[in-house]
Amino acid sequence: MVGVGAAGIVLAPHLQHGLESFLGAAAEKDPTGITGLLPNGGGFRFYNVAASVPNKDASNYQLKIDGLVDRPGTYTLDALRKLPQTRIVRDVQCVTGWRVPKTPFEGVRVSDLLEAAGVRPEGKALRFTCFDGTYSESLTLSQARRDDVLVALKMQDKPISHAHGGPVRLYVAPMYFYKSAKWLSGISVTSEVKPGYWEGYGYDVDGWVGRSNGRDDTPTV
Ligand SMILES: Nc1nc2c(c(=O)[nH]1)N[C@H]1C(S)=C(S)[C@@H](COP(=O)(O)O)O[C@H]1N2
Ligand SMILES: [Mo]
Repeated sequence: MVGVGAAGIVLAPHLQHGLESFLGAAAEKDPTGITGLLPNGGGFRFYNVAASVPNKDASNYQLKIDGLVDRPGTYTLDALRKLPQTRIVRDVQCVTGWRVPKTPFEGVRVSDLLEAAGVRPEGKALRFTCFDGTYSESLTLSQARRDDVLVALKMQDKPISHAHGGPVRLYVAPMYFYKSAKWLSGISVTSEVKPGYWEGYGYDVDGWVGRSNGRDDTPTV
């Protein structure tokens, strides 16, 4: 473990992302510190680039929608639950190689939220921010308007756990899982794509499974 820790300090974050996957449970980051060692991860690895992440629930969760929109607004968890829900079952694919077959996600279509907010003509992209204070993601407006891009409230037919980015995470079904930002707190409509956290370390902004990052994984769609 000393060797792993020392390597972790000197490696760039994108190499750590791969290293965690390669080394398995011992190097996984997990807020509880034990989940990665238990046989209940269902094939998932828990990723978190922030030092710590606050717990949020229906009493204090908020999703802010702003930027180049006519009607900026804030959704509570209850408000999101009252909107039409879409359930999608696809494989999850991480760019470091692991894949979890047929994982249900359920939530509100990003396109519905955009419609409610009224995107202005100069709006061309979305920037997603997270209440871990560190992670971010991006999509073009046309990517975000796909019907398999969700503000997800459920994963595996249960409320999304804290470790998996609950109570609300982004779910971008056709792209590598780094696009699915956990602990989602903000959607801002912007005039151009601003690359997200991992994209700053070399991952492709257009993260289509099997058609990006030099990988040939079977598409999840
Ligand atoms: N806020 C936040 N979202 C994130 C990440 C992260 O570190 N922080 N990691 C990404 C990566 S690389 C992957 S593979 C998935 C992992 O999701 P999981 O921890 O639920 O398995 O979340 C993505 N979203
Ligand atoms: Mo990942």
